[in-house]
Order: sequence, then structure tokens, then C-alpha cells
Amino acid sequence: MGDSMCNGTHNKKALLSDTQLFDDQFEELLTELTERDLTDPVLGDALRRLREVLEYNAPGGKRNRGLSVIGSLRELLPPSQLTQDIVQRALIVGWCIELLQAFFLVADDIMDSSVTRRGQPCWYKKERIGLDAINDSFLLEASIYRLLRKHCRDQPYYIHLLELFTETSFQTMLGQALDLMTAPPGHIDLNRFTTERYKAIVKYKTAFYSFYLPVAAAMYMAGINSDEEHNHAKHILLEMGEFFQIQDDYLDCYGDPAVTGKIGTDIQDNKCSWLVVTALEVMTPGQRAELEACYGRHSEESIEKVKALYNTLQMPTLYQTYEEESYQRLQKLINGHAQNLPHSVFLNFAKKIYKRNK
Ligand code: GPP
Ligand code: MG
Ligand code: MG
Ligand code: MG
Repeated sequence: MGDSMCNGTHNKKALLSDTQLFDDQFEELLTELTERDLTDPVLGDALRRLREVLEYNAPGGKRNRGLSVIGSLRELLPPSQLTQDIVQRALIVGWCIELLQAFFLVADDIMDSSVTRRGQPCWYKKERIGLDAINDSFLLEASIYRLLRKHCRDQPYYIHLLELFTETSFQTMLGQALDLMTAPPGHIDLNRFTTERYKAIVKYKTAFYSFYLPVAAAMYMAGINSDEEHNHAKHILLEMGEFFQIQDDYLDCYGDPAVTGKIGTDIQDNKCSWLVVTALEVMTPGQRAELEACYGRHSEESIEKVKALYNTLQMPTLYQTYEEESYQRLQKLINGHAQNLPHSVFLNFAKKIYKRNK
């Protein structure tokens, strides 16, 4: 905080928190994407649709990814360099990450046959939407590049951001491919669920876009371009991302839908989840046969049997132990790998995710 004293802007805006600034920026971005440049009157209906898609799917989350762009930039640049323009660009790049997330989630919910997201019906589940949601997810993705072009094309880091967003999207899609291929509906084969496969899935489908992307974007905006610095940051952030997805898998079964805003589907979807991978490591051959008979099935009875088995194996206790160990490992990693980067960039992120219940 504290840019207000240095660039002489004592207006109200400078005193608002980043969260408030971030939320306010969304209104502006809606107008920009749906009213300003595309003036062809024949597009009216399509732009109204885009507005509806944005309003339903972009806000309403925890906004950790989006907010961490400005959060990281504040750690990387001295307050005197954080002019209002730079802060605003960081907020917009943050929203680009939230739009990427919205794009993935709208599509992921179709692929996972999910029912709710952020406490409301999944977009594709809404009446008269259905699989048209696929095109809506494309609209969300395309919006990212319109915003980047409009706000950052004259910046020295523009090309870095473009490559970062396209490469990260590709990595996420590869991860999603692994996730889906490891969970073919109706083809239960517990041998597929190895730790090695699990780590590959979560690194690609979650860690790059959720953890490396926001910090890397802030680094490029701060003029930190070297591969060495980026690799050090990546090392720590991918580790954090793996843990974040382990939490997501845990909450899929043990979270409270009233808090997480989503109803779990991993058991019936035959997913290579941390719970099934870890349970397989500690169960007896008899329990394995039991699991083989009820995993990946849609009946309420089968799902309950899997959950009962997880409870017998004390998965919540195993998870808590894992969470503790993971936190310690991460602290060590930050001390060893952060190099020139301020540790606070990573610690702020870690603080937000450990012990989370949503
Ligand atoms: C999280 O998996 C991963 C994503 C949302 C990335 C999707 C990538 C695409 C290219 C569409 P998840 O299914 O466990 O998330 P959730 O539990 O939120 O549904
Ligand atoms: Mg999903
Ligand atoms: Mg999924
Ligand atoms: Mg999940």
C-alpha cells in the first residue's frame, strides 16, 4: 500500500484497498468489452450475451489469482514507482487471469458434469444455455487478449505477457487432457491412479495457471525477465500449486458445499484424485477389491461406499498430516529458492491457501 503519498494522488481512490479497487475495475471492464469498440449495431445481441456471460462467470470467486498480480507487484516495485497507471494495469492483468479461470471453469464443469459453482448453478446447467456454454467459454478467453491489447500493447512487457498467457493456457489444456484420459467414464482401472500420474495432472491442469501465472505476470510487469529468476519462482509456485489441488481434491469429498460453493463429483467421475491415490497406498487387497466395485459409479450407494472406505482409512487425518508437512517443505523451499525475489511474494500466497476450507 501507500502509493498515494509518493505520486501525489491524495484522491479517494488511492485510499481504497486493492480488493475494492479490483472489484470496481470489473464494472469498467464490462463496459469496455461490451460497449466501447465494437460499434456495429448488428452485434448488439452478441455483446449483450457476452455481458451476461461475464457477469455470471467472472466475479463471485475468491479472486486470489487476480489479486495476487497487484499484491506481488507491490512487493517487487518500490512504492514510488507504483503510479496509478501501473496499479490499474496490474488490476486489469489480474482480471485477465480471472477471465482465464472463468473460461476454464465454464468448460471444466461441462466435462466434469458438475452441478454448482460458486454457490450457483453451473453456467451450462442454466435453462436455454446448455452446450452453447462452449462458445461462451471461448468468448471469455478472447476477452483476455482484447484487454491486454487495449491496456498493455505499448508496454515493453506486452509480448512477454502474451506468450505467458498462451503458453500457460496450453499447459492447462494438456493437464486437462491428462485429467480426462485418466478418468474414462465406465472404465475403472485402479492401476491408472499412480502418484506419478497424479503429480503430472495437477502440475499442468492447476499449478501453472493458478500460481506461476499471476506471479510471473507481476515479474514481467516489474521488468524481471531472466529465465533464472522465473525458474526459481516457478519451482516454489508449482509446489504450492500441487498442494492447492490436493486441497481441492480433499474438499471435493470432505468440504461443505455451502462453503465451497460446489458439489463434489470426483468419485463418480472416476477421477485420479489425491484421495484415491493416497487411499490406494494404505489399503488392504480386500479393500482394494471393494473400491474397484464402487469407484467411478453414479449410484448414491456406490458413492457412499467409497466415502465410508475413505473414513475407515482415516483420510482426514492423513490429509492433515500431509498439510503440515507440505507447509514445512514450502517454507524451506522459499528460503532456499526465492533468491533475489522478496519472500513475501510467496509467503502472502501461502498464507491465503493453507488451512483453507473453500
Ligand atoms: C481444476 O480441476 C482444473 C481446472 C479447472 C482446469 C480446467 C482446464 C481446462 C482447459 C478446461 P477440477 O475439475 O478439480 O476443478 P473443480 O473442482 O473446481 O471443478
Ligand atoms: Mg471440475
Ligand atoms: Mg476437472
Ligand atoms: Mg476438484
